[in-house]
Amino acid sequence: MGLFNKIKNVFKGKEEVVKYDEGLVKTRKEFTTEISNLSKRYKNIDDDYFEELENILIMADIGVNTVMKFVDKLKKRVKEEKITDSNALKEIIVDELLIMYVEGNTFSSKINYSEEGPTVILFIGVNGVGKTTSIGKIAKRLKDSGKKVIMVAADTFRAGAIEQLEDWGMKVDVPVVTTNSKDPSAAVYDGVDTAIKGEYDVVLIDTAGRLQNKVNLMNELGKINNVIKKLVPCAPHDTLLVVDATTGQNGISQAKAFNEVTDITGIVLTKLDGTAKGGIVLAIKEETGIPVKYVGLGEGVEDLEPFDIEKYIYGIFKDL
Ligand SMILES: Nc1nc2c(ncn2[C@@H]2O[C@H](COP(=O)(O)OP(=O)(O)OP(=O)(O)O)[C@@H](O)[C@H]2O)c(=O)[nH]1
Ligand SMILES: [Mg+2]
Repeated sequence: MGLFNKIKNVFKGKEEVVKYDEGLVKTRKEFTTEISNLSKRYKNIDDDYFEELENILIMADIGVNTVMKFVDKLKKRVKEEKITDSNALKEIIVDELLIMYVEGNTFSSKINYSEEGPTVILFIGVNGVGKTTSIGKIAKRLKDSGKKVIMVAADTFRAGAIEQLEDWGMKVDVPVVTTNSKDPSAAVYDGVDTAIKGEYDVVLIDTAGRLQNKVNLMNELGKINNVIKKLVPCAPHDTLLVVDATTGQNGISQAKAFNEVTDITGIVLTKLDGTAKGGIVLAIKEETGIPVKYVGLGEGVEDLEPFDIEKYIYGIFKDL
């Protein structure tokens, strides 16, 4: 039995995959339909089949380079194992996508919790990608898991940003540190200081999503990082870049650009529910090497999950 069939057996009807199931419905519909149609149209596997498969995978935002590599590997396997039936190949495609993600994958999609003192997590990313919303959802998850959580409103730039985080604070019953200063570093200092004194486990820092040039961004993040390190030397324990899945390859470019100015330790991939191009997770891994740590699967408080490749593959392909 192939890997995908094993995954199907494990997750079928289980509560733990409900969010993935619901959040990936758009991608699933598109992907499953396309691949099933392909198998119907081509009884035998030939060059035209592979060309169409390439297009389907590229349309799902897996990324051109990744798709080329993937299809080459698949062709080799088809030749070696003398596979001729396109129906049998459907499952092998899913198996190989999973293998591609897991292969050589030494990174962890877990949060780097600190042994001592508060774990500091900094959230960055361009305008409107879902930073503040993700922080609210993550705060709820961590609180429900028994952690003492605090949020810091360091978006001193956009009007209403502080109030937005305060609303989340009320919604999920987690305190929010704010500042009157226009300097985000002042909020960060107050927030981390409050977390140490109040013996909090996790500090989630919200930042502004303004688009700026590389030098300004580097200076601002440098300043924020220095302030954090003054109080907690090995922090931030995680710097999570929030990426909007609906922006496709643009999101990959953002990840590359941000990674040049600061050390990104993980990605929060939001709005997967809003796209039929959920293949972007594979492109992120192949093209940036940065682990996806959380995925946003809807607008509700509960619609965010720690990333799990098996649940994700299940959510996309379960109807295949
Ligand atoms: N459908 C869906 N919507 C989401 C998700 N995550 C965030 N959003 C929506 O995206 C919009 C922007 O979210 P914010 O959290 O304000 O984004 P931000 O990055 O903090 O924005 P700025 O602070 O202006 O840079 C809101 O309407 C959210 O409800 C998700 O996973 N799915
Ligand atoms: Mg925000």
